[in-house]
Amino acid sequence: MPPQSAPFPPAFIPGKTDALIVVDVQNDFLPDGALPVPKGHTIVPVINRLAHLPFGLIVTSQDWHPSDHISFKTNHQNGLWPPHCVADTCGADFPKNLHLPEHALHLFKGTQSDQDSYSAFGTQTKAGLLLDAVLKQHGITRVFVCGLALEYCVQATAMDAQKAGYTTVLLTDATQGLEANPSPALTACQAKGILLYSGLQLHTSC
Ligand code: VGL
Ligand code: ZN
Repeated sequence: MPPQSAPFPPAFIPGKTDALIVVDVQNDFLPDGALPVPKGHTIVPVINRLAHLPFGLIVTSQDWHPSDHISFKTNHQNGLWPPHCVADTCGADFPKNLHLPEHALHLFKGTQSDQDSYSAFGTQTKAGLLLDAVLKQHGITRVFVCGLALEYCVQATAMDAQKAGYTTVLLTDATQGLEANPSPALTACQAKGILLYSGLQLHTSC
């Protein structure tokens, strides 16, 4: 096994047709942020290591909301969330200690006041290309999903990926949820045929 693939057993070793999807690892979802995910910061070093593996493609999704976004309870009776990830604010930025390669592609969602998407399959590049099209363009057949928050954007992304026909692996050591107990979300994912891989934490100390 080549050394850079050490965290994965043979069946999960990433290669050219595999994408890493890093969902919403943004300051506002870290413990000091506007919509804090407890322990959200703990996945950053795990993702930094993943980003060195030979994935065919690394993509990020970012919540990128206008300040009058429909999901904000300050603006709308039906809004569920405190204002978070307002476009071009520091809350919407990546954490400073997240290190992704230059070639990673960055996609954005919830950019219109009246639209929201938990799933990264609702993201677009700055040029307006949807995630599914980006994956197809790169010949991706399998996706590894990680990020924040497990029960919302990560679960929705994994389920959309599986539905769209990608073999889908949820990296359980590289996600954190709003809830203390991840089991309901993980069980719901497994019920849809999403694979869970949980061997990463063992490999983050070196
Ligand atoms: C998210 C709530 C609102 C997430 C985004 O990234 O999980 N959750 N917007
Ligand atoms: Zn949001």
